[in-house]
Amino acid sequence: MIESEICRLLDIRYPILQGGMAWIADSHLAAAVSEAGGLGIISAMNASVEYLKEQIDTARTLTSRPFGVNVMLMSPHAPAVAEVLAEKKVPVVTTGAGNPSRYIQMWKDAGIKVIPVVPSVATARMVARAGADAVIAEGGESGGHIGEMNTMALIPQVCDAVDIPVIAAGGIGDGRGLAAALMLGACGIQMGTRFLVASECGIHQNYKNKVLKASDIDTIVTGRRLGHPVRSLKTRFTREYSRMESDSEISDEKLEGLAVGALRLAAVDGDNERGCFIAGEIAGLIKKEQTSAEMIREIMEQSEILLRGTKWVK
Ligand code: TUI
Repeated sequence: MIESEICRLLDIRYPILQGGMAWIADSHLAAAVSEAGGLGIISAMNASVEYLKEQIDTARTLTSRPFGVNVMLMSPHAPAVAEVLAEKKVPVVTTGAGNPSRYIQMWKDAGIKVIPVVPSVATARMVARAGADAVIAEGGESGGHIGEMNTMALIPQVCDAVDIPVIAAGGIGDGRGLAAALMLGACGIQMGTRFLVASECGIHQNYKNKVLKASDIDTIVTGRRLGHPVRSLKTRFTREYSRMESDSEISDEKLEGLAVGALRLAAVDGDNERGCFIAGEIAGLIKKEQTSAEMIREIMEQSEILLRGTKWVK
């Protein structure tokens, strides 16, 4: 049994959070992960508050365990979404792609545990000062919008910089990753990519097949030119996008236009031509579809064996 402060803080059995992935992490996936003893997280993504309210209500019918909602702060709906989360008193809020400081007090007043995703020590310090209960420190191995740092160097530096619990994310997909994260000073992990192929994850089968077939070098980072680097699987579309980014003849407007709707095209339509299939560098490790409960059980068993005795010290 791994004893972790994050389990006590969030009232969960295992120190495993499921990333709040846009167009992917809905109430069904989140409820399955929470029922399995982790923390399931619904993505509020770019959607309206009506969608979010319906997702929260559905999650509450599917599980009595705690769950979270991720707010993508670049969404034009973020201010309205923030209010709804306080009204609905969801157990946990995570945030991404921006500074959540202005909302933290409102959420805490509603009894919500607030856990921002941070890409650097400076952002971790900032949200800790603003009252965050914990942080998710996410390295650039992860899928989606990423910062500059990688997990191995980021986690111990964030752990030393703040006195709230640190959860590691980016490049973690099995019990070895969980054990390593704990060794670096984290008290739990967040995983996105592995949960893409969970049975309860409702994305298009083309998306799951791409993850299952991926090798270690099959992701690419695009979007740096527009200031929003995003890691996703290499496809004809993302390679071509990358080439266009380094072509000065091509305007920023043209690049922005190509990216619009690409996440939805991948997750909902499985569109091999125009979709952006977000996944992290750990995709190459993921070879089988399982239920969320099977994944969590396997990860816990593997990490407990590793942490019980190492071969390095006699
Ligand atoms: O947010 C993510 N991953 C995402 S968001 C997303 S949707 C999107 N689509 C196109 C462009 C951008 C986003 C897809 N994947 N992960 C969490 C994360 N947060 N990564 C990096 C950050 C972050 C960055 C800056 C958090 C805070 C931050 O603060 C800046 C500041 O104000 O100090």
